[in-house]
Amino acid sequence: MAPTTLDLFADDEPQQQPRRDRIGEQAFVLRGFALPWLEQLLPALEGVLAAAPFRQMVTPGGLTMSAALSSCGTWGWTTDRNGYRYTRNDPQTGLPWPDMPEVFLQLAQAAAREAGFAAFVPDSCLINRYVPGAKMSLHQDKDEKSYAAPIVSVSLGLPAMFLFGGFHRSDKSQRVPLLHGDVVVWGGVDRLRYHGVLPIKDGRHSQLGEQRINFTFRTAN
Ligand code: MD3
Ligand code: FE
Repeated sequence: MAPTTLDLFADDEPQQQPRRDRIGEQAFVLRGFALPWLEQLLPALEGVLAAAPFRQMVTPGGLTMSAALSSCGTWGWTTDRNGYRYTRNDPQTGLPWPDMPEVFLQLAQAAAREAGFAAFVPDSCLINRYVPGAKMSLHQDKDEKSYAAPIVSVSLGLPAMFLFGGFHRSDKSQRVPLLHGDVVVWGGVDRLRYHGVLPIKDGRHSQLGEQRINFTFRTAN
């Protein structure tokens, strides 16, 4: 059989190339980018959560966040009545946040590179857990020492409708559906854009169950 004919058959295979959707000048959704990493990612996540279980936190205004949080890496993002900040220790255990697993770091760096951000060195990974009904209101990520580094966000489990706004809370938001395995990278001129997550719809994910888990990699300090 001629090679050209073979090529025609080869084209019948589904293309596994992850798609890159541009949602801002320097903001990209890498569709399915995390899928090949899952086999290593999920056991590493279990290890982190054994040392620093999910817990709900209170905002400075006294409201309990609907998403439950954990962290790993040198710095963990926390909130309580005294404000938002990064801490070296988990306030619940008094111990340092768990180390960032190597596979977390490798995935975050590979995604940043794919979106055009070289040399991303995250020192913090916030892990958010959403059950159906949980949401995150529009906000900016402003607690980091510098805004020079991008942010990498990995979505797992139930789908979410992500809100990608402008530089003022009242600016119109675009809605970006995020699925299991999608990775979003924001940086540069888009780093301080408002964003949020609409309430997660009821459902059950075959691997993750009735939840959405999001990793947010940042350079905090
Ligand atoms: C857009 N978490 O924890 S990161 C957060 O799905 C948070 O749990 C989202 O927002 C979640 O703060 C995903 C999304 C994100 C992070 C930084 C951004 C979006 C951004 C910076 C600029 C623009
Ligand atoms: Fe955020």
